Amino acid sequence: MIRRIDRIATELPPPSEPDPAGAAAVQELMGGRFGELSTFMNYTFQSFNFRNRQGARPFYDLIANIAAEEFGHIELVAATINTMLTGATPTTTNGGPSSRGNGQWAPLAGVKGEGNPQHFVAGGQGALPQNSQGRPWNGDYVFSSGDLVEDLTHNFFLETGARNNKLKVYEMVEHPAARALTGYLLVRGGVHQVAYARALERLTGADLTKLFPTPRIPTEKIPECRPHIERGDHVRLYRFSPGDYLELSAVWNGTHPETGDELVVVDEAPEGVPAHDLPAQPAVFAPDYAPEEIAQIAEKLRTQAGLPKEPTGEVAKSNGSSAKRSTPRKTASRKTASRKTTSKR
Ligand code: MN3
Repeated sequence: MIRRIDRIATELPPPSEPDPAGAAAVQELMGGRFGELSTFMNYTFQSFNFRNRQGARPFYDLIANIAAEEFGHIELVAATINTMLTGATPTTTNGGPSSRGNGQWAPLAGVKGEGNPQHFVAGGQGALPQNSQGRPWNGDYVFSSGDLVEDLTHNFFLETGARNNKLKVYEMVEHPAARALTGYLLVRGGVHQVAYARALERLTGADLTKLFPTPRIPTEKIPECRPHIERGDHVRLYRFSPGDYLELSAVWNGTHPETGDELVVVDEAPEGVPAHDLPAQPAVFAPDYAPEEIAQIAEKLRTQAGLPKEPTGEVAKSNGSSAKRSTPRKTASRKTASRKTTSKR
C-alpha cells in the first residue's frame, strides 16, 4: 500500500510568465519512455512481481522503496507543467475578443498552435500521461522480467536515459519551474542510478561505478543542481516507510562513485514543501467556469461537517514559505538529526 503526504518533494517557483511550448517539452519527463511514469511503474511492477522476497530482501527493499520516491517525482513533474500553464488563457470570465484580432469571442485562441493543444482541449491546463509529442505513456515501457540481474541492469539504463532527457529539457526550457524541476531530478535520478549500479555490484561483482559519470553531466556546475548537492541530497536514500524496507543499508553504503562522499540512508521520507495553490483557469473550466461558486459550496459543507471555517490544508505562499493552516499537522514531529550528512562539499 502507499501512504500519501500532501507535499511536493522540492520547492518550485510560483507561476510567472506562462510557457505552453515549454510545458509540452516537459511532458517528456512525465510520459516519455524515460519519464517518471516509466521509472515509477517499472519499479512498482518489479516489486509487485518480486519472488523469494525474504531470500533477496535488500534488493526487494531497494526496488520497492525507490518506486515510492518515483510517485513523488511524477507529482513534481505535474506541478511544474501546471505552473507553466497557469495564466496561458484569460483569467476573467467575461470572454473578450480573440487575440488574433478578428473580433470573434475566442478565449483559447491565444494558445492555438502553442505547445500541446490537449493541455487546453482535453485537459484543464494541467499535466497528462503523455510524452512531449502528446502520445500516451505506454505499458510496454515496463520491463519486469523476474530475473533480478536483468531487472537491475534495465533500471540502471532507465535512470541513465532519464538523466539524459532531463538535461536536454533543461537545455531546451528556460522557464524557472522547469529549471527547478530538472535541477532536483538530475540529482535524485543520480542517486537511483548509483543505487542500481551498487546493487548489481553487490550481486554479481560487476563494477558499474566505473561507467560514471554516465551520461557525462557535471551536475555540480548546474546552478539548479548545486543547492541539492550542497545539502547532501546526492548521497541520501530516503526510506519511504515508517517500519518497512529496513535492508536498504545493505546495498546503499560505501562512497559515491563521483564525489567520494559517504552514502546515507535517511529513515524517513523527505520533508518536502507545500505546493502552490495554483489559481483557477476559468477559460478551460478548471475547476469550473465559476470557481467562486464551488468555493462557497465547500465553505458551507465545511461548516456543516463541524470543520474549521478556514481550509485546513497547507499551501505555499508566493514568497516560498508555507501558508498557515488552521489546524496543526497530525504527523509525528520530524527528526532533524538524521538530516545531517557527511558531505565534504
Ligand atoms: Mn525519478
